[in-house]
Amino acid sequence: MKFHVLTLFPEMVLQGLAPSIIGRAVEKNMISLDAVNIRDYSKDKHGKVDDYPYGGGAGMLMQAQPVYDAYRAVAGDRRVRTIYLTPQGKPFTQKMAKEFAGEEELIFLCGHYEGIDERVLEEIVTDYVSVGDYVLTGGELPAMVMVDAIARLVPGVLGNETSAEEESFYNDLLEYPQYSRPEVWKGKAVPKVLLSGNHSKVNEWRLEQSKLRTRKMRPDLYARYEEKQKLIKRLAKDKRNNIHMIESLRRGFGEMIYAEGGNVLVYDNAEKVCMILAKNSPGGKKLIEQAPEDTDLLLVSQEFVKDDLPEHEWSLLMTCHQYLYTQRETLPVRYKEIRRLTMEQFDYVCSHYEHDDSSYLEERIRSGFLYGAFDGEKIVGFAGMHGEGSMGLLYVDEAYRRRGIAESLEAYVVNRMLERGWTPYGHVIEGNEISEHLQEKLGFYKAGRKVWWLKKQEKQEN
Ligand code: 9D3
Repeated sequence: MKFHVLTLFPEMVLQGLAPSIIGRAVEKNMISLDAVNIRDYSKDKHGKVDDYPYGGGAGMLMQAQPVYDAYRAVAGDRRVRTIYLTPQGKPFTQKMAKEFAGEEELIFLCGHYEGIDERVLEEIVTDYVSVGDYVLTGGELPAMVMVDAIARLVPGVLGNETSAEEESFYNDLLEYPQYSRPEVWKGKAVPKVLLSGNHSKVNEWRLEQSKLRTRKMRPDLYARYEEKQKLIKRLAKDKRNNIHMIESLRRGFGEMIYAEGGNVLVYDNAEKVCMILAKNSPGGKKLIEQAPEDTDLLLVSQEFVKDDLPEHEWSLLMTCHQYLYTQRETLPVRYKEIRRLTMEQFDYVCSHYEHDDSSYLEERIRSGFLYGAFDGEKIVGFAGMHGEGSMGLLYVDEAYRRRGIAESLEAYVVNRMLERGWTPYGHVIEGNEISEHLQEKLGFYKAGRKVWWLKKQEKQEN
């Protein structure tokens, strides 16, 4: 991912980020960061970039021309998402960070003085963003804040372990208190439960602490958390059929967009998937209207929803049976050489798994959710988890089939999910009896109803 910052203080941005994890990611070429000095594009011999505002008033404004030329030097003739940092912008949130992290390239425009000539803003800016309701002296610190928050979401920047872990249960709650050695400090002892070695008791205590803190410090977040828990409880009354929505919400991937009277819409921002559960046909239609503009995929739980969709807008990708694993015990893994994949195996995965977008497979590897079976150094198969949470991405080399490698791979993935406290589930394409067999052999339950995957049709350009 590429970040460009248009600013009068390029060294502030570059030096500010250089010593951090973000600076290290730049050094390792995982992201790129450059700062463009707007003053370099002044046509004035003294490098002047400001002038008085028409109509009068205090202070100076940045002129349109140097800002525009600096922008063109970066963007050329392309249209690049351009964020103007301004106190009048939309308050920056984690959700916006996730959305921007999906872009290939971003330009940040930092204002100084009292602002920038409106005409150039109209010409180049796509997003107006503020970092909060307080007054700073310029947009550089806000740009650095945004680069930091967005770059750490780029797979690989933080390292595999941390990235996925963080999007777990506690997502909607504030962090619980933490303690390190010594056991007693200034007469204060570490809470006993943390020394007990009882993992489930520790988790219970942490969740309780998180809830208490959130209720006290952020009643707004707490209200949302409770609402979501209520929905999860409701969906759990039909767990087999609703497992995809339950897990998406529980794991913190999905957000609850709409939930009323048996009509539920859960949206996964990262994969741009809308999961839809409707009571009846009008309910389904109403839900589709609520779907975010940029939705790429629909996962619907009733045939009438599928049948109501206009064919020129949505095409059926596949009909699947949903399978879930409700036991808590891990599964035996007979094939021993299974480990997490790295980008070294990217080419192998691409050439053996049919997907129209190889960047999806790269993202799956970098996020740490693809695992491979090896014969020595040679990869002979793989399996993993899709972005929205279902298990899949299974492949085993022709020459290595019929030895239980697929079963071992799936069992391995199940175990990794159980470690995280998740309920493993997957989608088997209707008619794939071999796969259905495997799911049943592993102890998965089949849901009573099918699910339908639909893909948004490319708009016809005229
Ligand atoms: C007379 C009006 N000015 C003072 C209230 C407006 C003004 C212009 C530019 C105030 C501050 C700034 C500089 N700040 C930013 O460029 C900025 C900012 C901020 O000050 N707070 C929160 N987020 C942001 S993003 C950019």
